Amino acid sequence: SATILAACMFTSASAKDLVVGFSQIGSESGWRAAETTVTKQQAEKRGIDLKFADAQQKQENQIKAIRSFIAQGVDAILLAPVVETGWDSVLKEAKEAKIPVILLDRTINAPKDLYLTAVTSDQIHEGKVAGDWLVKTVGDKKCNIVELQGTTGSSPAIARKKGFEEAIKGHDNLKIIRSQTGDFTRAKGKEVMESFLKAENGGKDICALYAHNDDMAVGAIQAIKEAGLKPGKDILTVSIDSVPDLFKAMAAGEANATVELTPNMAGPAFDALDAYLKTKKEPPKWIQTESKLYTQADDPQKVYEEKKGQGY
Ligand code: GZL
Repeated sequence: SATILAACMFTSASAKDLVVGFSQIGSESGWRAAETTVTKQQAEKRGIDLKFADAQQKQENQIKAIRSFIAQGVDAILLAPVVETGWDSVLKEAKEAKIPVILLDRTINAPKDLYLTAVTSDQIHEGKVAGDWLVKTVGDKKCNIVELQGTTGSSPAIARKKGFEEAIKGHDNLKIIRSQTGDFTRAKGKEVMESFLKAENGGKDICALYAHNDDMAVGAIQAIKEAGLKPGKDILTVSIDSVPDLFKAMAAGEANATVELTPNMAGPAFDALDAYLKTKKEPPKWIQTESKLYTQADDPQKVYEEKKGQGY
């Protein structure tokens, strides 16, 4: 009947008309590239017109992108905030324009009324899971740890450091002897690990590497091999994301543990946005994604193949 036809047209039309701006940090890691792929797939699936902006890891480019989305009059904005601070004024402009903002994969230090919700993992917990694994693995053995931190000032770098330190507190045989940012990239992770190895007797005094993401761990593994040591044996590795190349290293015995982070933050984000636009009822301020530990006992070759279908 005409009523049903009109209803169908309205539903499809409203889904078609949804225009969402996405201010993405960049593609510094395999995980982030997968997040971008999955976000575009999720938008496509929902008939959302996604306006994508890559900030090349610069906050000023993200702020510019958000202002451009506001000028375009988008219906909503997705923001993966490169660092925690400096967002208040541009998010106030979005609020004044009545454009809801949803944070993806990182949090910010700003009044909570400036964003609709944040879809992230529990990043302190991720660091704790990594630290707990190392505590259990080394037992009472003396273990000097080197740490590759994520991007300075980003919520994952701050939180993952905090969680890991909580886990090793009280186990005096475990000590972080060097800690520096590798900016979440393979290249920088390799470069900083090379400096750690040189500074620590060619790496003989290093028992373990804790990297805030797998890409820095993969870079560091290369550096460890080039220093003539066996990653995964001479130097244990634990990191976060669970990207396919980490499982490739694990299958070769060159990496030991990783904490999984789903690249699908956009699915829950679009669901929350859809519900909010329909009901005007605010979602919870935090939509948490799961964290799962993988080790060499979890058939890494099989997980590698499975990961290939998840946006990687
Ligand atoms: C964490 C996310 C981090 C990933 C890195 O939620 O922000 O940023 O762990 C990426 O791979 O660079």
